[in-house]
Amino acid sequence: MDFKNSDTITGPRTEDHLPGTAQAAVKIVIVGGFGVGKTTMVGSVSEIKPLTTEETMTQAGIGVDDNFGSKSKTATTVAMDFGRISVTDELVLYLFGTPGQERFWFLWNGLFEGALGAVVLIDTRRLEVSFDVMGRLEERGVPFVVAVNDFPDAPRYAVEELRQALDLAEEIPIIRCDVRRRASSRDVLMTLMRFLHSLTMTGAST
Ligand SMILES: Nc1nc2c(ncn2[C@@H]2O[C@H](COP(=O)(O)OP(=O)(O)O)[C@@H](O)[C@H]2O)c(=O)[nH]1
Ligand SMILES: [Mg+2]
Repeated sequence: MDFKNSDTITGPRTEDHLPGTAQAAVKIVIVGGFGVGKTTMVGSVSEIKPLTTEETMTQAGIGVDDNFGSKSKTATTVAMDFGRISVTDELVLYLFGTPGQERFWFLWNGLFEGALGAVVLIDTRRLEVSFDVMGRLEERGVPFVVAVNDFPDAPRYAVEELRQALDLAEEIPIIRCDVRRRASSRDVLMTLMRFLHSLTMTGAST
């Protein structure tokens, strides 16, 4: 994986065993277009060594996959990423990063099953990819937050501009992040958990 020099991505992963105090485990999916940072996010935040199915892009994929803005990307996730994070002593999140390529979307049904919520990662250079992803979540009634992975050369928009561009309801949280940093990825997940909690308090369905 990239970012070998990053101190945040190589932090200690001591908690290989589920803490004995854990009482609830919930499934969270991380979705978004190809190259937006899903694998990086699961990798930076997971307490266990993330399981990932990276496969070097084959000749067949070249020119087929939308590779804009990800020219240096040489591996892509064909199945999914899997990681785990304990947010409190009692609550454990299981993270599933979805494959970002349409060719693999047939895998999505299973991935969404039983998911409590989702993080939609976006790259402001390619907002249009997010529409389809968010549409699918809405169809399935999976609540989500939007996390903008700030790539250095991506245009910066105010949160309200993004909300308009993405046609997102007022209550859906939109936050900026740098998925290479564990703390930042964790913040995104905490935002999702607070949002999910607020939904149960108000009794809203999505
Ligand atoms: N500059 C920068 N690069 C990133 C960031 N997040 C991911 N990358 C790089 O972008 C590429 C795509 O990330 P990856 O996690 O594989 O995307 P995925 O297809 O959504 O799983 C990889 O080469 C990452 O190292 C970021 O926040 N900033
Ligand atoms: Mg990936």
